[in-house]
Amino acid sequence: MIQRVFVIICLLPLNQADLPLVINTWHFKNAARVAWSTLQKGGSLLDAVERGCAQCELEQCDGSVGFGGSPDEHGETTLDAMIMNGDTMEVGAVGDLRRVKNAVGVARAVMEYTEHTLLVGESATIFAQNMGFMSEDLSTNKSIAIFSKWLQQDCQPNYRKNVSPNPSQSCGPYKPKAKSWGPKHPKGNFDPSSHDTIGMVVIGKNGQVAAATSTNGATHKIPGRVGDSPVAGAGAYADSTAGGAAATGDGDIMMRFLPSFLAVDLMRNGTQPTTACEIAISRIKKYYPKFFGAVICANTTGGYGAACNKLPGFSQFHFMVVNPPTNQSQLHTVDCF
Ligand code: SD4
Repeated sequence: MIQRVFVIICLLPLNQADLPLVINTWHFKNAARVAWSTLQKGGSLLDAVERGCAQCELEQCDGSVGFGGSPDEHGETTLDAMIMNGDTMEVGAVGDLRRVKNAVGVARAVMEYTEHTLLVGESATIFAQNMGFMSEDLSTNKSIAIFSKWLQQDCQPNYRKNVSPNPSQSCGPYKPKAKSWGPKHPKGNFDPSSHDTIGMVVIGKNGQVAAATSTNGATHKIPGRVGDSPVAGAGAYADSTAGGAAATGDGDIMMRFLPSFLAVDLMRNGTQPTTACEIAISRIKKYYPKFFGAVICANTTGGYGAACNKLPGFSQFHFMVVNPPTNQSQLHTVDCF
């Protein structure tokens, strides 16, 4: 008998935690705390991920979530967000959302009041207004200052390539360049020190999964750009038969690999969360060794982990976890590889 108990204990995966579990990208402690207290008060998993991400929208976490951050080439802040129910596989998402602060709330409205998955741009704003969300300017003194500085420095850096005038020297308007195209690999405009999307996964007491994201994307992005955060399988994924994952980093590259879907699918097959995250990062690294990004992963039994791609200035990634018995949000750190 003792032997049997011992064998069972040995078979439990490392980093196994009690449920429920809240995990989110970066050091966004209040987001984790709000999600956790939502669960404690009897809120659903969707309520928890939505309110957790909304907390970051309110706080403008690191300037990379919510209003007043990442002004685009026209100086406007636009938002991307999604929410996913891992029980039903329903998703609601918004991309390039303008003049509405609570992007993850609008994403949830897309899920609950439409048969669609993703609404974008001005039409998403109109939808949000019709659903009762307030429309307001998302600019702040800070975003206006970032934009003015960028104009003063000849629109550097930017996301243009193979156009004239030379985008690494001048502002637009740009036209396609006839030939002799530039470097195949991206210039790496993503600055690891200033880009922090919130991605959150919550695992319920019985192993059910929900996930959500919210971000203002990439500073100086081309108007109309939508990143990975509102794309299911890219920015986040939730499947109550397997687990949940969320990504942060250079979404233009990461969304080509659906890292959140890949990680969840690996966990479905029994891969431990940390390894699943590492494989999702490695898949991207193979093609873009210098991409900036990280993934968090959690399985339905409460195991969790994260992985990130090592770069100069980005050797560790921080993420928050709340679970029993401490019930406190704890900062975790993983070494990038
Ligand atoms: C994006 N993935 O829009 C987001 C930005 C981000 O850490 O996560 N930065 O590409």
